[in-house]
Amino acid sequence: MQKPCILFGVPVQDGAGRMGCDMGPSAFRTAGLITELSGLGYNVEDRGNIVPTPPRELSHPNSAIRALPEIVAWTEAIAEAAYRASGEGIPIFMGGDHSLSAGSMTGLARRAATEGREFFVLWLDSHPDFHTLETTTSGNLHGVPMAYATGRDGFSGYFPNVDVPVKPENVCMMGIRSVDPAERTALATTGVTVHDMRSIDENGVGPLLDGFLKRVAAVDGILHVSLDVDFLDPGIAPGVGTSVPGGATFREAHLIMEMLHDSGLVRSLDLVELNPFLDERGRTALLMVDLASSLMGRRVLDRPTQSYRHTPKAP
Ligand code: HAR
Ligand code: MN
Ligand code: MN
Ligand code: MN
Repeated sequence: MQKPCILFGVPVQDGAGRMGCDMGPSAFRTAGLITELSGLGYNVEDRGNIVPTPPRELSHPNSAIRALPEIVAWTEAIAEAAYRASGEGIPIFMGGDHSLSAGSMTGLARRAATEGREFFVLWLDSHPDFHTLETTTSGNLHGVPMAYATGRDGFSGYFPNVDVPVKPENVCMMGIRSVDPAERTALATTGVTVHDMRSIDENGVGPLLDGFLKRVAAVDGILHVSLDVDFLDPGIAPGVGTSVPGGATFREAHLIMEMLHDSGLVRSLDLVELNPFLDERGRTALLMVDLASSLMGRRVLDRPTQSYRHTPKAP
């Protein structure tokens, strides 16, 4: 029996610099995500929207930081939902800004540890979101989830403790083209794989992703995919508050999704940063749904594909 798809709306917008991501979950539902996944043969359970725990008073010496109590409250609730749902099926988080991944990644990492499996993250974004609470200058907490989930310093006492940090060497970022100085310094020393747009232009998304998927498969790992709308070129995906020119094309993004499906390795998915207020007649929402269905198995033709499934070594 195929695992059910468990959908959560995560209408968090306080992590972003502009309002509107709270409408993301409605736009994903309106754009037909549930129908698409059902059409692929999945049993789809829409569990409605996650509700954050009541926020506590919290303040941080970095006075630029915005909405710390709210984002902490969201992170607690999302991490718990991610941990639980991943024991039953494939959770899909319909954001909401990218701060939601602080919760999804830590919840999923805990699930992987419970199962004794190695946990990997594919991060599709123009930004690494690798600021700590000390280094963020915008104060927008959608810029910190990867630093938090990988266990970098300075989050404890504010965010929930990370019982199981994501190993930086198990993170692969693709599409990166907007990096702040403090993020650049940190990325240089932490072992995260970063395929920036130049690397994509020089090598192509196929070979780059292939290398990563082989690493995941080699240790029978489980893979979480975090797809930020601004990974895509603004020409095809205008519905986002932080668009950066020179992003992934329609074809590159689809190839990634189809390879991910063929790999059989994906266990959970974030769809983040969709801002319906900035979208043009729903086209970004529809494209994100299109990509999610490719990741979940829609294909043009049946074809023999490279299998990444783990084959244990003979003794
Ligand atoms: N690095 C910038 C900052 O910290 C921009 C972060 C934008 N992040 C997202 N998600 N939109 O990737 O403010
Ligand atoms: Mn992001
Ligand atoms: Mn981004
Ligand atoms: Mn398509």
